[in-house]
Amino acid sequence: MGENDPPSAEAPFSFRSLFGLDDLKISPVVPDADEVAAQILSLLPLKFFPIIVIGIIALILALAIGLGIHFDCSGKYRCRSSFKCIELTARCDGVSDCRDGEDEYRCVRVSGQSAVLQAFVAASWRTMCSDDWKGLYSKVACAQLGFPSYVSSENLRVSSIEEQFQEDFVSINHLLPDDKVTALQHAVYVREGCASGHVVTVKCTACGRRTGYSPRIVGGNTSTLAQWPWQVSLQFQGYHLCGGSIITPLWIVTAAHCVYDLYLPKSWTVQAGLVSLLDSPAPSHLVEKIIYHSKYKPKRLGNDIALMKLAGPLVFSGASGLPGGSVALHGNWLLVEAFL
Ligand SMILES: [Ca+2]
Repeated sequence: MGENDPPSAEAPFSFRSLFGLDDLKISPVVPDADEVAAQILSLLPLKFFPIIVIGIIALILALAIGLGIHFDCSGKYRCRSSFKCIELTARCDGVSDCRDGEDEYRCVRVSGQSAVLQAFVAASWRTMCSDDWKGLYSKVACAQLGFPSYVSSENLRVSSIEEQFQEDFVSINHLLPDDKVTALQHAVYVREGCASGHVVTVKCTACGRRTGYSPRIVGGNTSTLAQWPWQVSLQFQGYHLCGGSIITPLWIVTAAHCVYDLYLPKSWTVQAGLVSLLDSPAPSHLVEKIIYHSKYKPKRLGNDIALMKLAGPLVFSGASGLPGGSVALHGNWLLVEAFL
């Protein structure tokens, strides 16, 4: 989704529009069906009918199988910007195989409760051994994850991490000069186990360490006042409708379902720095632009994420403790890194 592209509502699917038939005019004169059938029968001897029927069925089967092979990406990586499937070994191999090189993004991640560092190498995610590891490499990892900062790195015993991260490993290639280590997936080699018996964990931001691990927040806990300073109130025509999180002084992230039916930037304001809606109103910030995910699905709430760009930057008072997210345009992709 381009930053400057206005979001568009989903148009109802129509085979007529798909094939450009919207403007096709159908003659109101309908020939008699029996007459047409009689003409066709007179042209074709009956003995060819079974052959024709079998031929049509074979053609349909061939098309179905062909389409199935084309669209089935099982065991492969699907380029999200197209229907193209590439081998998993082509992912993160240093060669752009998808449009915009999307297969070369997101090649490192942190996983599990302890934020174990992993790299996508040789067709699978592999846990980073601490063998020959240096703090410098942690900075590279955080930069690849989109964080401008690096806080700390720790070593954990392999036996102390989740089982699914104990199967495939990589180690840093200690023969590489430090200045050549700019992308971890290209600076490691595959290992069956860690010689040191330890793996690397990385912490890229000073806040947001989870005290409990859960893939989803259900219920949540009561926070102390001002504990989450990046939380803002999104107000439509003066009424609070949704919460949002500050990514940068100009960008707020929220849910697409909050703005999908209310795509009117001038009707929204953002209030930051208040802890109760009953407080005297904090200064309102005008909204310049709203962008929701181009593949947001209103019925199922798929891709339920949106961005608001403020008309002017927020001014933080004192140490805001913000995690330091970023919004950047990469080709046709809007890359958002944020802690929510
Ligand atoms: Ca590639």
